[in-house]
Parts: sequence; structure tokens; C-alpha cells
Amino acid sequence: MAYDNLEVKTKKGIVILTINREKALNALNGKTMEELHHFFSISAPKRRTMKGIVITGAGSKAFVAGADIKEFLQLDVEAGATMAKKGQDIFSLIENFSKPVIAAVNGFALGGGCELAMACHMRVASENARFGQPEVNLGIIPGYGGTQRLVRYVGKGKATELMLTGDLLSASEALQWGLVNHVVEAGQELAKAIEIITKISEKAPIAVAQVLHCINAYYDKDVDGYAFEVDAFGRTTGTEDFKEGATAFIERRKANFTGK
Ligand code: DAK
Repeated sequence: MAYDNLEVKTKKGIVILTINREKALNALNGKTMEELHHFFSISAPKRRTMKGIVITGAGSKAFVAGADIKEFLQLDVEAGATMAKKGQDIFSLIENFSKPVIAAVNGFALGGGCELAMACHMRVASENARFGQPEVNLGIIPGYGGTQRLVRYVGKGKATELMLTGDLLSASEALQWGLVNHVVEAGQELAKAIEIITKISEKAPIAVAQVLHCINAYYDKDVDGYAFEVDAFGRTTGTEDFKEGATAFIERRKANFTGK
């Protein structure tokens, strides 16, 4: 499927997914959300040799400046709840993806943009990045999982302050608060994200996927994370890659993982 608002390019086996609405600071309108849904539910799972995904925004000013405020006025109670559920489902697809997904935050990550970055497994920010959940300024609240994920990353007190004041965090504050993994010179965020995914791509793919799933299990109230880990560990010991990894260690050579 050809996308209007997403650009999909592959670099060194890594998909660079760019939210491509630069004139609107890459705001997430309904069409962009539909395209994200298509990409993560249909296109990405078919890309078997892909090492991972980096999500970024077009231009140098914004990652994503929020959900598209110009579409908000059509919302009522029912449509708002429906939109929140759909958006949460899309961002869950990202969070539960079996290969690493990193947000390369190249400017404003506000509202739905901050929520999109938080749904990714890791965040690399340029030093000019700004993070915030300013929805209260508009009389609404974060609706794409932001009230939940922000608490996980920064804790209850700081999350409360950010969501109630609508203040923006600088990249260095976001690093201090634990919201981002790395801050780099502007323009280097994509390269840093690619470097991380490249390093991960040298590990055993099934083990990588199981770590991602185990981490998510910690946050799933319906799942016993320890029991989940026991099963996941068992699954990894049944893989060819486990035999290869252990044999390579004993033979003092680099492991050649096949993902089996
Ligand atoms: N939506 C639509 N257009 C936006 C936008 C947005 N979020 N942010 C910026 N733009 C557009 C501007 O309207 C402008 O377009 P033109 O007027 O030129 O056509 C263009 O991008 C450039 O923006 P500015 O001229 O404002 O640029 P500045 O450098 O002066 O300011 C800014 C940059 C990022 C500080 C400013 O644009 C700004 O404050 N933007 C809004 C930021 C914001 O409040 N974001 C949070 C939105 S609330 C929901 C689920 C989730 C959400 C909502 C509902 N449901 C389930 C129902 C999430 C809500 C949000 O994300």
C-alpha cells in the first residue's frame, strides 16, 4: 500500500519510518493513524529480514507535534472514546512488535507525539527535542496511552506534574527524568538509533523478541511476569540459536544466529 503521510525507507536492513506532514509539524491526523495501523499490522510483520524500525518526523523542527488539533472539533463523547481505543490499539502494536522499535525524536514530541515516542521500545532525542503532554491546555487528556506510559517511565509525581501543568521538558530534562535513553547532537539521532538496532541485530532474534515480550509482561496486569519469563526462557532453550550461541562461546568464535 502506498502511504500519503508515511515515508518508508530501508537503510542497512533497518526501516526508517518517517511521519511525513512537515507543514503540520507531523501532527497525527486520522489518515496518518490509519497508515500507522496498516504498517504495523500488515506491512512490518511481513518484513522478515528487517532488523528493526526507527520512527522519526519529517524536517528538523518536530518529531510529532501531537494529534491533529484541526480534526478535534468534530469529536463528541462516543467518537472520542472510539478514537482513543483505536489509537491505543495502534500504539500497542508498536509496543508489542517483536523487533526493536526506536523513536528518533528530532524536535517537538507533544501530546500524541510524546505518546508515540513512549510506545516505542527506546527513545533517542536530539538536543533540541521537547517533550510534553499539553492536552489540558485544550480541555482534554492524553488518549493514546500517555497517562499510563508516562507514569511507567518517570514515576507518578513527575508524570502528574507534566500532565497537569502542560509544561514542556527539554531533551536533557527528559534524559534526567528517564524518559529518553540518549540525547545526541541535532541531526545525529537517526544514526544513534541505527547504531543501537545494528548492535541488537547481531544477537539471537528469538531471544531479542522474548526479552521484549517479557518486559511488556511486567506491565500487563493480567499476566504473571515471572511465569511468563519461565515459559519464554524455556522457548529460547529449544532454539537452534541457543545451541549455536553456547557452542560459539565454547569454541571462542562469534555466533552465527539464524533466528531458528
Ligand atoms: N495539530 C494540527 N496542526 C498543528 C499541530 C497540531 N497538533 N501543531 C502544529 N500544527 C501546525 C500549525 O497549525 C501550523 O500550521 P499553519 O497554521 O501554518 O497551517 C504549523 O503546524 C506550524 O506550527 P506553528 O506555526 O504553531 O509553529 P511554531 O513554531 O510557532 O510552534 C509548536 C510550534 C509545536 C509550539 C506549536 O505548533 C504548538 O503548540 N502546537 C500544538 C502542540 C500541542 O498542543 N500538541 C498537543 C496536541 S493535543 C485523543 C487521543 C490523543 C490526543 C487527543 C485526543 N482521542 C483519543 C480523542 C492527543 C492530543 C494531542 O496530541
